[in-house]
Amino acid sequence: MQDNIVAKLRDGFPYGLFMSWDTDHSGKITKDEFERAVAEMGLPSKPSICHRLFDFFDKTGDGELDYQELYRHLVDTPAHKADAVMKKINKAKK
Ligand SMILES: [Ca+2]
Repeated sequence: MQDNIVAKLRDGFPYGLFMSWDTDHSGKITKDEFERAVAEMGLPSKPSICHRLFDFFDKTGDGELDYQELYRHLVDTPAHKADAVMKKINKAKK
């Protein structure tokens, strides 16, 4: 069973963390940066899960996440909703 990445990312999400994820300092997180961030936090995840999670967060569909976008999903997501999100992400697996 996969750890709940959504809940764990949410638990430690100050702005400084976002900045550290944004390795090219573009002010936005790309899929690659996101994937690296998840790995750096020591969270077990397949690239496919990361991609789906990223696409889920990326409501505007521009391939990048800004701080507001991420914050809304991570910090404003109650624990029970984080579970629902992970369930959905895992279920989408093919
Ligand atoms: Ca960036």
